[in-house]
Parts: sequence; structure tokens; C-alpha cells
Amino acid sequence: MRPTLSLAMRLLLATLLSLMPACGKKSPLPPTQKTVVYTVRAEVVSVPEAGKPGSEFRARHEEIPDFLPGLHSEKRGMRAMIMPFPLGPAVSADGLKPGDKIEIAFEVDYSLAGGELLDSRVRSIKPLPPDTALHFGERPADAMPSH
Ligand SMILES: [Cu+2]
Repeated sequence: MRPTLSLAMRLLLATLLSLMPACGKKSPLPPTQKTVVYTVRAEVVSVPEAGKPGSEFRARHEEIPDFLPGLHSEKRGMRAMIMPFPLGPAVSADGLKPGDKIEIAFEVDYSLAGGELLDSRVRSIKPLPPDTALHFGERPADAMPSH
């Protein structure tokens, strides 16, 4: 038998649901944090496996010249590396396999108070053509941004 909700419960639910649009994607962040989105090209190294709780999404990403290790860091940049990318709630790695070329947009939360990196997650994954040339080593001199 399915439990039925009391009228009061239903009214409460309806009220809560009617409030939902107000807290959609545009809801302001808590004033204690700032989120920065980085976009980087990468190659899939591993994908989460069903029934394997510890498995994760890992990718070898190109250099991220504008990456901030902390909000107030003087030095910017993350070298090319293999690392885990936690997937955001709206993102799935379904259909991806090791070797696939992708563009990852990932968001990083920083503390406004201390500037330290608090959390990060993938916001979206865009497939790239298989013949996309990715650069994981030293970039050619002519491709280096001038500082
Ligand atoms: Cu990295």
C-alpha cells in the first residue's frame, strides 16, 4: 500500500515547489565564496565505472594559463597533467571512453575571506573531433602568452 500524504504535507510541498524557480541557476552564491570557471581541452583517461564506487573521471588536461591556485595568488597557471575531475550534478560521463578528446568547463570555488580553493566540479563536457591535436608538453614558443 502506498502511503498518502496528508493535506498539510501536500500544501507544504506545493509551497516549496512554487518557491523553486527563485533558487534556480541564477541564485546568488553565498557571499563567502567566489566561483571561477576555467575551460580546458583534455583527453579522457578514465571514467566512473558502474559498481565501482572509488572509480572517478580522470583526464589529462592541457596547460591552464589563467588558473588561480588561490584567489589572491600572484602566480597563475596549472601545468598539463592527469587529474581527477569531480563531475557536477548536471554532468554525466556516459558515452565517454579513455582516449576521447573533450573540452571541459570546470568551476572552482574560492573563499572570499582567505582566497583558498574550496571545491571544484565539472560544469560541462563538450566532445572534440578525434583528430584534435592536444598539447601536454612545453607549448611552442609562438603559442606562449606574453607576460
Ligand atoms: Cu590539473
